[in-house]
Amino acid sequence: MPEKRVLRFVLGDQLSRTISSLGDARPDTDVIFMAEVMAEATSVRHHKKKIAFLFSAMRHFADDLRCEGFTVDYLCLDAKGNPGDFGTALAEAVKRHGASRVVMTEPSEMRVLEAAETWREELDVDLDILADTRFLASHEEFVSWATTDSGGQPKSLRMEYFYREMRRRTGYLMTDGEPEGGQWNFDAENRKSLPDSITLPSRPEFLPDSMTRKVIELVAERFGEHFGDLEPFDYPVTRAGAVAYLDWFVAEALVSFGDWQDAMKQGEPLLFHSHLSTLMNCGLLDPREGCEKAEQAYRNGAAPLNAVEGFIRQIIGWREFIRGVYWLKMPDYADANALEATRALPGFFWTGETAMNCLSQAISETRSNAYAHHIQRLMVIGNFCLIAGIDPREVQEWFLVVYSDAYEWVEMPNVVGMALFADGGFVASKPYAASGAYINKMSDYCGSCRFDVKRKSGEKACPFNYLYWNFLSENEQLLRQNHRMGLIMGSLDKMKPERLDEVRADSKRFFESSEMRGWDEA
Ligand code: FAD
Ligand code: DLZ
Ligand code: SF4
Repeated sequence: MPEKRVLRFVLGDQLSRTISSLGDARPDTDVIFMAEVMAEATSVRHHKKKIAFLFSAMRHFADDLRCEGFTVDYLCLDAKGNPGDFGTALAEAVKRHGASRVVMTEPSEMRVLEAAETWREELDVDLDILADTRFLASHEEFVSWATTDSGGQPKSLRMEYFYREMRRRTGYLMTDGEPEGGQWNFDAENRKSLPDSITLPSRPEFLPDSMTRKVIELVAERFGEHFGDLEPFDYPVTRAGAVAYLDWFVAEALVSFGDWQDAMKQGEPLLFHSHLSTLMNCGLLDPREGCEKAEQAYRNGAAPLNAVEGFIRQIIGWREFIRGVYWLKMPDYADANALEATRALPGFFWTGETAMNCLSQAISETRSNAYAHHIQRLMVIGNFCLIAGIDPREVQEWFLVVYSDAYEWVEMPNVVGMALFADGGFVASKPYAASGAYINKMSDYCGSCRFDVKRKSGEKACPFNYLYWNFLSENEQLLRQNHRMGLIMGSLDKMKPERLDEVRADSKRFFESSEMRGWDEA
């Protein structure tokens, strides 16, 4: 009897040697299959740098597996006869190798999981879909946490409670069952504004090798029309590079990660942020190893508690919570629009050309780097979309296109729930809406802006100032039901009618300005 041949299908965001689909892989009999397919790169027209990063990381991962002795069938995008979609490519690979079984780890996005269910029916062989154990909480564990009531009290689905549960379960920063430092959360110590002069750590650069150069040429040729700059390209694309980058972060930047987590600075896209999401989301790094190395730095006295707790919270708290919400709420979540926002995304989101300096900075940096840090995404870009009433579907599409770490499972709840309050308050307990004063406090953007952040009305006034009040007034019915909005809605009530008229007139003028034209009209 010939040996049974198992085909192990590894997707582009599953580049982990510890992925469940490779758990019991045998070099002597099994074939690992990976495919670059046009459908994945064009159904969403991803940033050029994201495609280059992922294809290069996939090719390097395949090489690493070959070095271990595995047979890898790797379908390049420009290979003759590449059918262009996962389903057909997989069916052809099954035939080519005479496979008797296919094993894969569950796709991270519902769209691909649903497609995989159809492959199961169409293939002549069994398809096993295994859980993705890279996440610390399984789907069942999250659902159980979210739906079990606590002592008869209705459960509060706040990230903070989930996070505490995860701390207890992982034991990270726990001593004798208690949180290190006597409190769970040092968020209040993570909101300092940057002093004028600050020395930023210089980041290691990962210059493209010949494999990456080839991919860059391919992307330039096939996806030249997509958003974003392809070069300079300096992402790590191998497991070794990713580990070296994590080690650099823990040694050099983590120490200040806590203090200035919410700060923004003209021309400085990264500050002390880790830029690890791209590496974690595609599998080159495991979230646990980031947390463990960070905790080690704290235990060795190399990084303070507020930095390490903040970093671990983002990963075992926010990242896991967001993923849980995605699977709990899909498929309806994609269409959530609690505030009934319908405005088109302005054209400047694709060019960065706007007189609003904060948006121009955040979008231009996104175009260059396929990266913006959390506060730029939430309090500049997201905040603008929220208070300007941009259609959540358009905002989701933009966020999925432009960031190298964007996959629907993490992008969607961040956009729908956190930034736009489009789920009516499931992820965020109140809308993250802010006027220009917040941006002025947390950045130096306003000093170089054509608008005046101190002015409340008129052509020179910062648009965030009147759009903020316009947003509260347009959505007052829904927002009044939120007890956390009580104070601010009280201020709206005290606003003189003439002032409210001014807010509405300024907002109307702004919405009708050339600045706000959609891309098609611009
Ligand atoms: P750091 O600030 O160094 O944080 C460390 C790590 O914590 C990150 O690498 C990330 O893995 C994790 N993390 C922190 N916050 C979140 C969060 N809210 N959700 C999930 N993980 C988190 N993150 C993505 O990975 N992909 C996305 O597509 C994405 N879209 C977003 C859209 C909006 C509107 C907002 C507000 C946030 C979005 N985020 C997304 C979350 C967060 O902004 C990024 O994870 C972070 O900016 C990545 O940069 P970093 O690695 O330097 O993060
Ligand atoms: C994002 C992306 C792109 C652009 N291209 C590919 C590809 O050609 N092959 C592949 O396996 N994965 C790609 N990906 C990542 C997938 O979109 C991602 O793995 C799924 O969406 C997860 O459900
Ligand atoms: Fe942004 Fe307003 Fe500041 Fe200009 S003045 S940078 S628009 S917050």
